[in-house]
Order: sequence, then structure tokens, then C-alpha cells
Amino acid sequence: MFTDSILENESIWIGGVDVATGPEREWVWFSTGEGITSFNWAPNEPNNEHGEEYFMSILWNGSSYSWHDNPSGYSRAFFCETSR
Ligand SMILES: [Ca+2]
Repeated sequence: MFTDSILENESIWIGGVDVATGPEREWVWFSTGEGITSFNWAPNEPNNEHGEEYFMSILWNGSSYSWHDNPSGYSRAFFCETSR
């Protein structure tokens, strides 16, 4: 579990990636290849701005979480899942 103080106004990579080869988006979890079937996109997202946003991040705006598609190249915190 994470804290709001870590997340507030900071985008964090959550491991979703668009693997589609055509115009329809196909989001999967990078670690497993499992398809993502439930989304919490921000309004007007995913928008694939400039045709280069294939990676999923989450943003806490102080009152709610939303998902965004973003291009690669941003240095951000990220979530990892581990088995025990
Ligand atoms: Ca976007």
C-alpha cells in the first residue's frame, strides 16, 4: 500500500503498456502480459498524445486517482509486485 503523501501530484508508473499494433489500444501488464480489463482513466485519457504514449501511469491529485497514458523517457517512481 502507498501513502497519499508519496503520490500527491506525482505520476507513478504502474506497469501497464499498450501492445496494440493497430489503431485500437490493447493494454496489458508488462510483468505478466495479462490483459487489463478495468481502467480508471482520467478524463480525455488515454489520448496517445503525439502518437507516442504507450505506458500507463497513475496520478493522485489530492482527492482522487486517475490513470494516464504517457510516453517513455520520464524518470518516475514505480510500483513493483512481488510474491512472498
Ligand atoms: Ca496521455
